[in-house]
Parts: sequence; C-alpha cells; structure tokens
Amino acid sequence: MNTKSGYVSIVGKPNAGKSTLINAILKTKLSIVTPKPQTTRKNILGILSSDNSQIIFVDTPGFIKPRYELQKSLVNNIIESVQGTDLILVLFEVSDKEKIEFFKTSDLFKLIKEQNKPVFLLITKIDQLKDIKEVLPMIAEFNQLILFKEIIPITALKNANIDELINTIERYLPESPFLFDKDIISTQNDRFFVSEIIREKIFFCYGDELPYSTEISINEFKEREKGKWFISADIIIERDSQKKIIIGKKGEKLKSVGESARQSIESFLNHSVFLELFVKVRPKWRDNKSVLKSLGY
Ligand SMILES: Nc1nc2c(ncn2[C@@H]2O[C@H](COP(=O)(O)OP(=O)(O)OP(=O)(O)O)[C@@H](O)[C@H]2O)c(=O)[nH]1
Ligand SMILES: [Mg+2]
Repeated sequence: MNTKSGYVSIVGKPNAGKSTLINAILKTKLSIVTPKPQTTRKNILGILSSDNSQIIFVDTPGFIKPRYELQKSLVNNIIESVQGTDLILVLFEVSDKEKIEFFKTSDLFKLIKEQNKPVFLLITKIDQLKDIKEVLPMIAEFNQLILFKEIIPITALKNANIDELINTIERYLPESPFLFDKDIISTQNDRFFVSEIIREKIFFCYGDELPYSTEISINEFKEREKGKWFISADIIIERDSQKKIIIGKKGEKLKSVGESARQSIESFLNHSVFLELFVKVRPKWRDNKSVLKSLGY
C-alpha cells in the first residue's frame, strides 16, 4: 500500500488560533494557549498518523516584525518551518479587520509566496459569527489573491470542520514512507512540556507585560522509582522590580502559581511531583544572544 507523509506548517499573526488548532487536531494539549498574543515561542510538532498517512503539523510563533533578539528567533522559527514544509496553513481570524489590503503588503504574505508550495487559508474562530454566511465576502476577497489552493472556515475551539481539513490536507501530501514512528505524537521531551506548563501559568497569573519578560528553565528533572519525581525550575525575569511582583506579598503569589503548575504537571506526567521554583534576574535576557542560546533559542 502506498503511504503519504509530509510536514504542514501552521502560521499566522499572533493570537490567530494556531496552537488551539494543533491541539484540536491531535486531541491533546501539546501547545500552550492563552488569550494574550505571542504565547508560542518555539516550533512544536504534532504528528497525526493513520493507517496510510502521517501528517506532521508544526505550530509556530505568531508572525510579527521583530524588535528584539528573542523576536528575531521566533521569526526565524517560522521561516525555518515554512522552508522545510510540504504545505502551509495560514490562519486568519474572522474578526481581523485589516484583511486582504494589509495582508497583501505584509512580510508574511511575501514569505509564504516565495515558498512556491500549496497554501491553504483557514479563516478561524467562526463560532464568533452570528450567521456562518457572514464569512462569504471574506472568502471572495481572499480568493482574488490566487494564492490559496483551499479556503476553509474553521473553529478549533468548537471543533467544526477539523475532520474536513485533515481529509483535504491528506489529498495534498506527497507519497512517502512515514517519517516518524507511528506511535509518537510529538518530538519534544517532558522537560519542554513542563517548562511550557509553568510558562502558561505565568501568562494567566500576571498582568500585561510580565509574561513577555519571563522564561522558564528546568534545572533538574529526576524521575524516581519510588515516591514523587523532583523538578526544579528557574523563572527568569529581566528586572529586580519584577521579582517582587512574581513572588507577591509573603510569597503568596508564587506559591499559588507553583501549586497550580504542579497540579497540571502531575496530570500531564501522570505522576506525583515535587516542584521547586526559583526566581532569577537576567537583565535584558530577551536581547542577549548567549543567554537566548542557553535557553534553546
Ligand atoms: N472563539 C474562539 N476562540 C478561539 C478559537 N481558537 C482559538 N481561540 C482563542 O484565541 C486565543 C488565542 O489562541 P491561541 O491558540 O493561543 O493562538 P495562537 O495563534 O497560537 O497565538 P500565538 O501563540 O500568540 O501566536 C485563545 O484565547 C483561544 O482560546 C476559536 O475557534 N474560537
Ligand atoms: Mg500559539
């Protein structure tokens, strides 16, 4: 039997719903999701295998004009992904008012066009519409670009049109043996997922700017035969003044972040853990190439 296999990049502006989509497709929480833009920082693979096809989805950071070194690395992740992919999914929020005029002049449009690969437009969050017909003018408008092989309205949150999307993608995949073991769904290790769980808690627990100045580094991850596993992580921030905010009055805030992270980590690892969190200041880490490198950027 001939099998099909290939890479599918998920790209779009911050907050377009990329991570929600990869999670819905894989029916697993692989990539963290928050209401804030620029949540995803590293490319995350989600591998969907059936009897005769294997689709390797790649969730990427939201596309922006980079202002500092960390953002340059995020954009490089997107470029790397679209260059090595077989198919590109561009996500566009149905409520995005900038629409086609802006998209036509954007660097993202240029980057996608240069690849000469099949591109689908996914109009996302259509559950926000009162009437599904409201999406039709947007489809007509984007059709004028003659860039998209398919235009599919979806809602990953309500799981509408996801199966149809997967079937359509399969039609475009190259014939190829499977590129990964049929049983694995991602390539990142537990350390990565644990650091992402902690980062997600930070996004939800602190105000506007702080999560953007924060990174997580896992120092120790000890799986023990008996008893709790031991995990020690640093919460890296940029300024001393942020330390107070992270820790909170009498350490209450950090304690509650740690508690909620521990619970999510335990359900992810299916094992009880002891989680230790330290707060470390690394001035301007987002602009420091060697610190970024040590953090995997
Ligand atoms: N109503 C609705 N909300 C959605 C849908 N998909 C995603 N969202 C919400 O949109 C917000 C952003 O979703 P993400 O999946 O984190 O978006 P993203 O494109 O990965 O964002 P970045 O990683 O920052 O680039 C979250 O609050 C999601 O719950 C959808 O289909 N319908
Ligand atoms: Mg994301």
